[in-house]
Order: sequence, then C-alpha cells, then structure tokens
Amino acid sequence: MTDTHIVTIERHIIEEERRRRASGSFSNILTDMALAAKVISRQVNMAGLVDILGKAGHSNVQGEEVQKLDIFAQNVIYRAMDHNGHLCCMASEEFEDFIPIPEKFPAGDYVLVFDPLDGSSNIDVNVSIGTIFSLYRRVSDEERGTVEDCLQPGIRQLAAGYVLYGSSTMMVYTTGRGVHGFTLDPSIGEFILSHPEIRIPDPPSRCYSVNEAYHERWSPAMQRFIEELKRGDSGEGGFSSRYIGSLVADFHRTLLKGGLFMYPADRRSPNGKLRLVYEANPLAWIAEQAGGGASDGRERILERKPSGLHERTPLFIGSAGLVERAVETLSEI
Ligand code: AHM
Ligand code: MG
Repeated sequence: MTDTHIVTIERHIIEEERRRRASGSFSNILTDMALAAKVISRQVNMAGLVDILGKAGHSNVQGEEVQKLDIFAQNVIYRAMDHNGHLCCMASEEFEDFIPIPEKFPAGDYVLVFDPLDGSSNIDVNVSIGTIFSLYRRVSDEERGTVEDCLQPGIRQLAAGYVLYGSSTMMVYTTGRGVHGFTLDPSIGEFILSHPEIRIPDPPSRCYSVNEAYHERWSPAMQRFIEELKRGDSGEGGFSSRYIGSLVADFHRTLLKGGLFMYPADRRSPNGKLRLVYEANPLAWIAEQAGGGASDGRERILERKPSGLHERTPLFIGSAGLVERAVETLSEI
C-alpha cells in the first residue's frame, strides 16, 4: 500500500473553496469547465474517426478559417456555463462581441473569457491543441454584464487555466494559490491530480520556442536576442529550439521544463498574433504563479488594460530570468 491520495479535480476545487471561504459559485464554474473539457476531449479524440474535420465554411472575427471542432468546443463551453446562474457574461475568441447570459437564465457576478480550441489548424494532423480560460468578478452594475467586465487587466483574474488535448488530456489551473495539474483518466472519466504545486524548474531547460520563419521581419534587437541564445553568450551553453505552433502545448512544455516561449512583434504584425484577453492573460498568471514571468517585451502582461476583446499582444513567457533577459535585450537600441 502506498500513502498516495487520489484527488479528483472536483475535490481539489472544493478544498480550495474551503480554504478561501468562497461562496461556491466560483467552484461550480470551475467544475463546469472541467466537465466541458471532458466532453471536448472525447470529441477531439474522435476527430480522426467521425466526420467532424474540415472547414465549417466561414471565418471567425480574426478572418481565420474556423474548423468544426472549434464550433463544437465553443458550444460545449457555452452550454455548460449559460444556465448555472453564476456568470453575467462571457467572451470568446469565436465571437466578435461579448456574450450576455440570456434573459431566460439567472445571472451572477462572474465573467468568463475563453479560447475554446486554440491551435485548431493542428487538428487534422493530430497535434496537441488546447482550451484556455479565465474568470473575473464583474465590475459593472449591468445585470448581464458589459464589455468592460471582459476588459479587466489580468491582475484581476480570480481563476485561470487551460486544457491540453495531448497524448493525455490535462487540465491545469490556478486560483492564485499555486498551479495544479490534473490528468484525465478516460476509463473513469475523472481528472486526477498528477502535478501538484507546479514550479517552473530553476535552472530551466535551455530551450527557446518561437516561429523562426519570421526572423527577417523581427527588429534587430529581437534577431540579436535569438542569436545570443543560440550561441549561449551568457556562459550557459547554446539553447535548443522547440516550436509546436500550438500555444497551449508550447506553453505546457515551457511550464514543466522551463525555457522561453515567444510570439514577438514583427514588421508585418506590430502587435504579434496572440490575444491579450483570453490567451496571454490566463497563461501569464499561471506562469507567474509557477515562479515564472510574462511580458509583452516592455510591460508585464498582467498589468495591461485591454482596450478590445480581441486585442493582440506580443508575448514572452516562461522562466523569469529569460523573460527579463528578453525585455532587457529588446530595450537596447
Ligand atoms: P488560433 O487562435 O487561430 O488557433 O492561432 C493561435 C495559434 C497558437 O496556438 C500558436 O501559438 C500560434 O497560432 C502559431 O502561429 P504561427 O503559425 O504564426 O507560428
Ligand atoms: Mg487562439
């Protein structure tokens, strides 16, 4: 017999609630998110089998191709959340405007922002994809929320997490008391605590993660930074490169092994590609809670006040020392 305890995500969330003396709303939202993640995970695993692949025939608000599984994930999260009485509104990568809770359901005090299925261009080649989410308390008096409720700086997050649909499905979350990871046991349909108190390793793995095809479009300082990492100018030996092109998967590796993930600004995309509200902010908080850092190259991500739901931001995230080094190098002329 071992003395290892089996802790489900639901149990963990309830324990957290007890410690915080929270109302229960918060826990119910996270539990509903875990349920949605299981449903999406099942469908992602079936993606090669059922006729769900292929384009839905229209673009999302970013002008990118929407694939059917994105819509499925959007609907699952929405339907898991619209009627529970805890949220006043939601915002998603898939919708241009914020989404008030419909009149037929009771409204609550919380706001959920999410990217239902990030990295969807990887679906049809069986590469890991993910869901990202974060939770705020509303700031407006409007019963069913306003866009301002969704545009709060990341430091006001109450909970943040992601789900990685990889070789196994994992849900990782924080409520500001460390970062905890759970692995889905599909045979019993439960997320089991597998990675308690995640800390980014220090010293980190010497790995950087960036789409190097954009090298020519980067600023000279950014180009120099990557060259320095490759050469290992700080005496730590040269870095390796790892880039999946799926944010949650690239971030998850960076969280567990250390290193630096970057999606910088470039000549063609002065604000990078990733979205501040529902991609950068949740991951930035998780990184900080695990002892790491996250910056847009100048400012701490969590202190930025978003001006639009789909605002883009450059992102440097991972081991704190490497994020600092990136910021220092980028500030040099
Ligand atoms: P998506 O939100 O349309 O799925 O795109 C976001 C994805 C991220 O998962 C990933 O980090 C990035 O796009 C990769 O972009 P690029 O192909 O420019 O390297
Ligand atoms: Mg996305």
